[in-house]
Amino acid sequence: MNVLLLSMPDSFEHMPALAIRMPNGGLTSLAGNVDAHHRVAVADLILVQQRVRETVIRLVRELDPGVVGLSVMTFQRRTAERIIDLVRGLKPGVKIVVGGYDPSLAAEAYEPMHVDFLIRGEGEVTFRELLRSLERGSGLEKICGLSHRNGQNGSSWGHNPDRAPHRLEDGEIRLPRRETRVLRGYTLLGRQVDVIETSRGCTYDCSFCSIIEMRGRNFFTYSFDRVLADIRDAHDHGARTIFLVDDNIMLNVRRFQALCEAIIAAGLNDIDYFVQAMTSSIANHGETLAPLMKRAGFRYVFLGIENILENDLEFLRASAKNTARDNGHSTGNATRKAIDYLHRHGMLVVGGLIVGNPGDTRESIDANLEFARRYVDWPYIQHPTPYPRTPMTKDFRDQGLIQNERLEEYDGTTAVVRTQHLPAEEVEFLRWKAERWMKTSHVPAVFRHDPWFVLTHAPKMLAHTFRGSSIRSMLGLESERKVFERYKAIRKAEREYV
Ligand code: B12
Ligand code: SF4
Repeated sequence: MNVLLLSMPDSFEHMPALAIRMPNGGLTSLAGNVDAHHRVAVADLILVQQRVRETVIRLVRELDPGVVGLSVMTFQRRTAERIIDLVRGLKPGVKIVVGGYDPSLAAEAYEPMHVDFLIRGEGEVTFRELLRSLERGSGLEKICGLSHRNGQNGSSWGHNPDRAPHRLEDGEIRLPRRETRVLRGYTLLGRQVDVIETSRGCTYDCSFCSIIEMRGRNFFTYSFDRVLADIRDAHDHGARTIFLVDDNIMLNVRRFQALCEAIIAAGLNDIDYFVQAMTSSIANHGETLAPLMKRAGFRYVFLGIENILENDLEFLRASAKNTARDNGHSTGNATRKAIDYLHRHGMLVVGGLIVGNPGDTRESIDANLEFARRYVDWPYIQHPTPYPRTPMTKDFRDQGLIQNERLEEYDGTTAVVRTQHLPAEEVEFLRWKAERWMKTSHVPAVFRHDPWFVLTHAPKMLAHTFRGSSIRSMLGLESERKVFERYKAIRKAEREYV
């Protein structure tokens, strides 16, 4: 069977496609786990953001797929529906399958769409079984994790029982198949980028995170042999930067240290690695961990700081993962200590902060912005966003603070909830105004590493970061509010991908 797998083109403010175009790891993992006789094509539509419609039409005509699968996050739902309608119009009999975070957590939203199947949670085995069942023409009811149409004319939906999370150690999930990608141009600041996984899951329960509803509180790991084979494969396909997409790789620090050692021993430390980390793990183990990470090739560390104020951390349920400890006793917030270790060992900090929580005032937001300005290399400041079924969503709804229900704007940098003291738009204005300037101060660090990229892309990047500005605003003849209004209008137009 011919299978076309698509990831959505929508990107958000901190990942401008101009400089960052990452592959979707889930889709190549699905491709690696279907039976060998299927012909699979993976197309990450982020690579053709300006030509989505033409590309989908071309791929459907060239590949003549029997099955089309879409991977969707919540802010991409509207685009996904448009692509579903496009594909259905091109090939009415094709089977359309959706999967990923949004279909898994808001299955009911997909039932009225022109979709045949929905896969909840991890997809590799469920999708393999679905293709087998389609070939046989029977057996859908037995496939765990699958939702499908039933009833007269397929007018209602049946939701089979959930599939338990894969244990990963047992080799059940085979390596991804990167050769199935049919589009080119993956990049992270000028270097070809790829993604790999070493584990799945997390045992924390931060209120803004979708992971717990997606798979429960658990943590499973791949063997180092598999991880190293995956890195080699990504490298052989041209990657010089690798993003480790694990939900929380730092849950087991000892294992992570051993992984760094394995990367060094395998000679794979000439790659730039990018990883997401908890501040507490780095702060508590930094003395040995930070130099080891540096030797293994880690360059950027995304720190889930979330907020520097204790009240906000409590709301976000993120206090524990941000607490430094000495002999088991809390010694306060871990953030400064973690940043210090990383900087001392020449790594760069992407600072993940969330501002606009229910109790936030202008002062508490400013305190976080000031912190980011002083201590992080690249700000990744977001607003709390009520994604389906997260604990935070319930909190915001109960407090009547959700101000915007347009899901395509649920991209993390559009404020869609108000605080008890400030309207959503004001929260976003404060962050947007401060963050544009913070980003420019990172240019010298990028230049030292990739001068050619900066020379060729700096003007476009600056124009992107400061879109909405005009000569008049630069001369101070126009207010920043006016620029913000124009930026919002540009951003709205950008969201029309199809
Ligand atoms: C790595 C990661 C990123 C990376 C890399 C993204 C990439 N291109 O791979 C970066 C940092 C770029 C990123 C950015 C964003 N991310 Co992100 N990200 C993650 C993370 C940590 C892991 C995702 C991953 O790759 N997992 C490994 C793969 C193998 O698993 P998977 O993608 O889930 O796919 C499996 C199943 O879902 C399913 N499946 C998926 N697609 C399909 C399709 C079909 C047809 C089928 C059958 C099955 C299927 O099968 C796959 C294999 O088992 C998750 C989860 C977390 N703990 O935070 C968040 C997460 C996915 N991100 C999220 C969000 C919101 C974003 C951003 C909008 C903002 C932000 N918070 O940073 C941006 C938008 C990016 C953009 N396009 O501009 C949310 C999504 C919430 C939601 N309800 O939509 C998550 C869940 C985090 C959260 N807040 O809870 N992200
Ligand atoms: S530690 Fe990270 S992955 Fe785990 S629940 Fe919190 S945000 Fe999600």
